[in-house]
Amino acid sequence: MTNYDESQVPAYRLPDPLVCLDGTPVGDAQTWRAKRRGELLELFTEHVFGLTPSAQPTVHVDVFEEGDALEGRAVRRQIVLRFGADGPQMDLLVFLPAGQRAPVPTFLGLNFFGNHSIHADPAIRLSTQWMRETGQGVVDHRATEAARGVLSSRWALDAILARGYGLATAYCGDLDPDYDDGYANGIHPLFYDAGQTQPRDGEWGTIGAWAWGLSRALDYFQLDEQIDDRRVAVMGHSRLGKTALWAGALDERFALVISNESGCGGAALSRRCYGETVERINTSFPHWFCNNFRRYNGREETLPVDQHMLIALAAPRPVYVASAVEDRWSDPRGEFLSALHADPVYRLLCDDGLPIDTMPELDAARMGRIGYHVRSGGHDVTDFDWRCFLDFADRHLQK
Ligand code: GTR
Repeated sequence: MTNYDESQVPAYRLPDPLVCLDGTPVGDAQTWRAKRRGELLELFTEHVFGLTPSAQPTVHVDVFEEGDALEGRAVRRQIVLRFGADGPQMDLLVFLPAGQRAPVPTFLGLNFFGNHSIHADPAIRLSTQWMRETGQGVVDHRATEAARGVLSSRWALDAILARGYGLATAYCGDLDPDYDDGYANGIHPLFYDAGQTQPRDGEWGTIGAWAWGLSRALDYFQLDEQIDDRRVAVMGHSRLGKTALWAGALDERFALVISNESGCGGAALSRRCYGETVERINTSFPHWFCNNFRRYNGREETLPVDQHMLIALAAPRPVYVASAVEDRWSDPRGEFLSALHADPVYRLLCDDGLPIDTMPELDAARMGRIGYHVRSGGHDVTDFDWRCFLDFADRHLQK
């Protein structure tokens, strides 16, 4: 039974991000950097998301399409990244503001239903990959022409470009299709040792694979002179928000991190057991996390971490947590509390964190080095969300 009753939230004690495993308090940035940050990264690796392989396959980069887009307001570029000799490939779609004189800061986020779903632009290559049938215009798990632009409301492309940012996106299913197949498809097999057929219990699942792909997109940005790879904001919604947080933790080249309604395993505190729980998510989506995470089914209080520490792994880089009040499944209050309990780490490292200590009123963004809002409405990404992300990026990336 799902708990939506605040009075039924169990009493809990959060692990302290500023106390090392051996009990040493973290009183300065040096101890955080040299000791504590690595401990937390290892704990999330071992117990939650699993180990991302350090070996890299060869990545073949092919810019297969370029052109003017959106009546001349943008430049569109499509790139395919091929992993390994005959491994999977990821289509990266990039829109940049037209007429730019210097490399632009860029938002990067994975999408749920293919690049063609984020805008009706007919030049966007239609995905041929497997996808969930919950997507509009998806027939027999494949996209049809009718799927073009079906999720464009989630990507405020005009606003992003008008404010001088680029937008880059790729389909998460290019990296690993979102169903439990024992990791036979997607990029996992590329990294198996001889004879290995599945990740080990502490090795990466699907979210780990998705996060890995975000870093490969960033590798490409380093080659693209029109994108400022030192000003990339990694953004994601829901399962892809969990992914954005994990990518931001693993790869400190991401300059800014945005979680939109990422909920359980993302920004929401697991110990609150409000809305989606660890057991529930591991049951519905056994492929997202590493197998070790299942040890905490119904035993959230024994987790060596909680999700405020995932937010803290972004520090001192700016991080934004966005909630929606009707999206109780992802526990807006638990997301706010994660941001709040990451604040001490930010204060230590850069003397700026979340400027509030109680949840703000609806539809009012609050921004320091940590930003937060809870908007009206349900599980989605809206123009309001993007306005806040853009304001936050202006504040931190345009200096
Ligand atoms: C739900 C899942 C959530 C969230 C969401 C989404 O089914 O329980 O954790 O990830 O999907 O990604 O939209």
